[in-house]
Amino acid sequence: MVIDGNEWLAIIAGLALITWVNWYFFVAGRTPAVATSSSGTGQIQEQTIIVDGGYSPAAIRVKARQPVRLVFDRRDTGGCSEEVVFPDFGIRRFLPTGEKTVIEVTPPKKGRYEFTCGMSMLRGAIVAND
Ligand SMILES: [Cu+2]
Repeated sequence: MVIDGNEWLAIIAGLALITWVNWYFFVAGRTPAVATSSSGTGQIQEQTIIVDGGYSPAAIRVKARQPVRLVFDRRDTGGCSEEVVFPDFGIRRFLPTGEKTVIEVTPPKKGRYEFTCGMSMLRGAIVAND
């Protein structure tokens, strides 16, 4: 049996997808990042999120009722990640590749606030605690 170019392409694409799915579910999002915060009340908690075929870190622990500054550092050029949406805050923003886009939100209470790409395929969340 002879494997031609197209078949090799399909095999390689399949392996790449499997690798990515494993990484996404078993590595990403397992360790929530804690946003750094200056001491004292009312200080801004800041976290940089790398956007490269997903959000890294995908979960950000913050304190509720205090402003959170998320710096989206987009590295990939896929159409999927070009927009980020925060449904709970009514925010939808374009993320230019190679740029850092700052989004500030204040979680009103303890809870989980998801953010996704424009098509809800890539997912991340702010996890706010008291
Ligand atoms: Cu998408």
